[in-house]
Amino acid sequence: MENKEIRKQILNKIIAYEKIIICRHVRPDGDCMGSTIGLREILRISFPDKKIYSIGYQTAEYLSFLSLEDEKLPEEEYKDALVIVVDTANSDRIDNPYYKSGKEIIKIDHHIRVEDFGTINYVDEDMPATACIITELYEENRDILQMNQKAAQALYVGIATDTGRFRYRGVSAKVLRLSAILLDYDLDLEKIYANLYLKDIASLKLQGDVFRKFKSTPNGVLYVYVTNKMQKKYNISPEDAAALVNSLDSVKDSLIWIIFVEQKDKTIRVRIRSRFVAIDKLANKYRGGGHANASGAVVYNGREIKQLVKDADEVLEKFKASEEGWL
Ligand SMILES: [Mn+2]
Repeated sequence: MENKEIRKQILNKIIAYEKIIICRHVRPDGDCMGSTIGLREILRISFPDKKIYSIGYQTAEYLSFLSLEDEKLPEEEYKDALVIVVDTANSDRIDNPYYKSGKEIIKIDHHIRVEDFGTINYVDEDMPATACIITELYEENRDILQMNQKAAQALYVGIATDTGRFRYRGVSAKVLRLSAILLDYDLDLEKIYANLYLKDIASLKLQGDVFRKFKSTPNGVLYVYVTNKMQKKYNISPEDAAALVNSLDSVKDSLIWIIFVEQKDKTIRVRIRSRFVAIDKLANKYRGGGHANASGAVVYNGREIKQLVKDADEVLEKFKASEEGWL
């Protein structure tokens, strides 16, 4: 079915339900918070008589400036609700134990399609952020839907964070046009970016350790292992430590970079990033996935770390042998 048709179906479901509960993925990031809050605010002002909730169990302190989420609801409350899950490719990652109890479930996502857990499944892999999809839904239904500054700010944050501040390949003219609609709501960009990207001194110090300790494979895969001890030394959460993957993103010829972050339960969270070369299949091999140039995975020991790094090196070797024009 055409995407436009599915968007129409989604809007009709929204119109039909009195109660709508919006859910998202675990370890919430800017796009997942931005698209849930953005969609909630659009629906609240467009349909003041409906009950609209955004409910997640894990929080992200640095995104709290967008707006608070709603109180958790007991399972019975889901039974007559339309549940909309945004920015989440597979049901294992949905950050809400009751989402399945919804009368109907709609999935809205831009990750590579792995699981259709909804009654309606809308996946647009060409969009670099779920917030773009929500903005598009608003834009083509302006006769029914309304936007305000709070919604626009949240959606803008979703697009800005998932595109690395409008740098990644997925940024098209269409994406900029959708972002422009949001900028019409007098957003304070200086404040938005200050909320998103200012660091504290401790994380800069840990970044110093990352720069000292990272290694390179023969073909140029950069990788670093951040232990619990290192996180403790600077009092940095595993979440903030994982964000340091981006500090390895600007090295010539090193097209893949990986951070391994030891978690409190000793499992090792992996963040893999790349330019030009796709790494999502590599992540699939290690219980993960995501996008072609940004994926996550999980490993359990040093042997798996070595194996993953070796596999990444092979991916990069093959890519460099068969492609031209990379930097
Ligand atoms: Mn996203």
